[in-house]
Amino acid sequence: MTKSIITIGAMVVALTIAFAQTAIGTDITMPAADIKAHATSTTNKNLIRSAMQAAPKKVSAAATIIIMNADGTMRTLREGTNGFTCMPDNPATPGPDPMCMDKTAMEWAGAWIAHKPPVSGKIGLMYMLAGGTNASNTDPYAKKPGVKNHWIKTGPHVMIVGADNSFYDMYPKHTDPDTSVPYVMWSGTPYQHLMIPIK
Ligand SMILES: [Cu+2]
Repeated sequence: MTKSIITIGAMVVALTIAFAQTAIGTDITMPAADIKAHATSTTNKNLIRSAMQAAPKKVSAAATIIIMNADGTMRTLREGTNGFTCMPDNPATPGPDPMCMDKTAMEWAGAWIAHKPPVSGKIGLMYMLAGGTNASNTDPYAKKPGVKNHWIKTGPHVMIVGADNSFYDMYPKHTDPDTSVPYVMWSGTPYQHLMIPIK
C-alpha cells in the first residue's frame, strides 16, 4: 500500500490555484468563476488519467475514481460500475503510484488510513501497474525515509491484502526487500500484504 494519500487533497487545492493563476495571466477577459471551473475540470481530468494508469484499461475504464481530501474524507471524481476504485498518483512520493482496488481492498485501505484494524478473513486485490514507492517496508505510517528506511521502489505489481498469516508466511519479509520477487510489506502489522511484481 502506499503512504500519505491524505496529502493529495492539499496538493489538488494548490494545483487548482496554480492553474487559476495561469489562466488569469493569459486571459484577463475570462470571468473568475469560469477560470475556477476550467481549472477544476483540467485538474480532475489529469487526476482521472493518472488513476486509470493503475489497472488494465478495461478495469480502470469502468472504475470509480476518487481522491482523498486532506482530512481523510474522499471526493469522487467519477462514478464507476465494476466495483473497482482507483486513486491517482500521490505527489508526495518520488515515483508514480496510482492504485485500483476491489471493494474489499478499499475497505482495507480505509481501515489503514483510519488506523483501525481491517476486517479479518476478507481478501482483497489491488493493482499498481504504474509501480509504487513506499517510505518503509516495516512502518505503515512512514511518510518519508528515516535512518533505517529508504524509499522502497517496486515496479508494476498487484497486491493481496487481508489474507491469513499462513499465506504471508510463505514469502520473504525483509526490511529491505528484493522487489523483483513477491514479498511481504508491513509484516507483523495488521496491514501486512503481499506485493507481487508482474514484470
Ligand atoms: Cu503497492
